[in-house]
This record gives sequence, structure tokens and C-alpha cells, in this order.
Amino acid sequence: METSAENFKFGTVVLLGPPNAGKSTLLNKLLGQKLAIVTSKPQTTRNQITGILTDDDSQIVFLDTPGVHRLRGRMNRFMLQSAWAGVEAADCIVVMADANLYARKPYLLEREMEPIVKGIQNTTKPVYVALNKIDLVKDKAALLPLMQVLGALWPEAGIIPISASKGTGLDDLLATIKKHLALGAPMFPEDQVSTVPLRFMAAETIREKLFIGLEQELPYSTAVEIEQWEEDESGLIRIGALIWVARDNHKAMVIGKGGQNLKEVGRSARLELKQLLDAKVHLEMWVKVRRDWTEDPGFLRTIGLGL
Ligand SMILES: Nc1nc2c(ncn2[C@@H]2O[C@H](COP(=O)(O)OP(=O)(O)OP(=O)(O)O)[C@@H](O)[C@H]2O)c(=O)[nH]1
Ligand SMILES: [Mg+2]
Repeated sequence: METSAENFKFGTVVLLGPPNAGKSTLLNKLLGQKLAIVTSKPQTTRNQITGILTDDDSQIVFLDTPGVHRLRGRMNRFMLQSAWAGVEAADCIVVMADANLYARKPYLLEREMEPIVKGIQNTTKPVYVALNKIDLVKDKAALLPLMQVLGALWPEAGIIPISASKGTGLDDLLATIKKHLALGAPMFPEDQVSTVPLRFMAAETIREKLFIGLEQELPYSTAVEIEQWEEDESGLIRIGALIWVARDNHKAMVIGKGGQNLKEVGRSARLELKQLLDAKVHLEMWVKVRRDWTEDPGFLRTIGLGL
């Protein structure tokens, strides 16, 4: 009889899809912890984020990626590069689609999928489609036309209805992925869940709170950089973060009247950082202007965007 080590499967799976499809939500649900930030606004994720799922007979490395869109601008191009690099690195591709959105606005389905279809048209890697947010689709018959369109776009792909936030269909999705993974030894220790550094997660936590709190285009031109990180003898972690905005008038908008906005961001970020780091956290933030930073490739790389 073969041992389980001989049957062990290893592979990398990229989560690819339009902004807001639920890629980061799925990553977090699969791993049972928050690795990637999630907001109701599109363009939340800016980097590739790794989640490593290990069980008795397999290790799957999931890559969460920025949403595939048609927006212009340097930062958007850098984000797209990260998404396509994820496809390059992967053994198989899970395309995510928001069933609730397309059930209400069917004309958007092909339009939003087009850059994804184009981007992976020459791939020889297996493609699966995760039709997400089915918990929001009351009339399940509305899923059928969506499955037809998706089936025409990717005739070979299995289409798996899921709810990433509720966890519905994830066993199916995992079983399907596993079936097609190659044999191979694990690349990471079994208790390692991600390759994302804690500092990055801390910066992302602050960015999430900013993203949620800010209106209009402001979230998209805000970045967070951890400048100071010190632990004292009592175990208290002092974090100093710079919040970068792209225009002079954005600074006052981020800070808010009487500092209210920034105070609320600090309060909710600190609460989450305490949990993340399992320590007392002192958080200080400064808002700084760097004009048009979203177009500055050097600066974008400094804050960890691009390849
Ligand atoms: N009801 C419901 N909401 C979901 C589900 N999956 C994701 N959402 C919500 O959809 C929104 C977008 O989720 P994200 O996980 O940030 O989406 P994303 O694809 O990572 O988005 P980008 O990073 O912007 O590309 C959030 O408000 C989530 O809570 C789901 O299965 N059901
Ligand atoms: Mg995301």
C-alpha cells in the first residue's frame, strides 16, 4: 500500500476575477482567518496575497489578486501586473464571478469577463469558475443563464456555485481543485498560513479602515506605509504609520472635522491590530501629501506595489 506522503498533492491556485467578486472573502474563508482586507468597494486588493491550506493529503497555495479591470493609470497597471503574475505562478485558475450582480445586470457579465477571457485564452492550465454570492440570489433559476454564458466562455471549466462569505459550496470547490492537482511534496511547513509579513498586514488593516471611511475617489489615492514598529519590554507594540494622499486637499478630508475621521480609523484599526498581533498596540498615524503618487512608479514600488 502507498503511504499518504507518496499520494500527497501540492499546487498553486490563483483567484482571478473582476473587482468586488469576492476573491479576498474566499481566501479568508478557506483559511479560516483574515489574511486579506475586504470592503464593499471595488479595487480593494492591490497586491498578491498568499493563503496556504494544508490538510492530510494536500497543500494548496491560494493567490488572491487585485481585480481585473479596464481602468487607466500607473497604479492600476501595477495592480493588473500582480493579477497576471498570479496566473503565471499558478497551476490552476479559479475565475470568480458575482452572481448577484449579474443576475440583476446580465449585460455586465460578458463585459466584465472579457479582459479575463482574453488574459487566459492561451492557457493550458485548468480553469474553474466560482459563481459567488449565491446567498444573495433568491431566485436560483436566475443562476442558469449565467452558467450558460460562463459555460460558453470557458467550455472546459467546471462551474461551481458558492457563497464565499457563508462558506456554501467550498467543499465542492476544494474537492474539484484537489482532483486535478499534481502529486508533490508540500513547500511550506504545515502550520504556515501565509507568506504575508505582519507589517504588511498591519498597513492593510489601516488601509481597510480608511477605505471604508472615505468617500468617492479618495480611497483609491490613499496608501499606508508602516514607518515605526517597536516592541517594548512590557510587550506593547508601538506602530507609526504614514497615510499618503495624492493631493493637498485630500489631507484635510482624511483627517476630517476636528480629527474625527482619523480618530475613528485609528480606533477601529487598533482594535483589529490588537487581535492580529495578540498584543497591546499603540498606533500613531500621520497624513502626508505626495502629489500624484499613484502615477509615480518609484513610489509605487516603495509601498510594495508592482513586481
Ligand atoms: N453576500 C455576500 N457577500 C459577499 C460574498 N463574497 C464577498 N462578498 C462581499 O462582496 C464585497 C467584495 O468582497 P471582496 O472579497 O473584497 O472582493 P474582491 O474580489 O477581493 O475585490 P477587489 O479586491 O476589490 O478586487 C464585500 O462587501 C464582501 O463582503 C458572498 O458570498 N456573499
Ligand atoms: Mg480583494
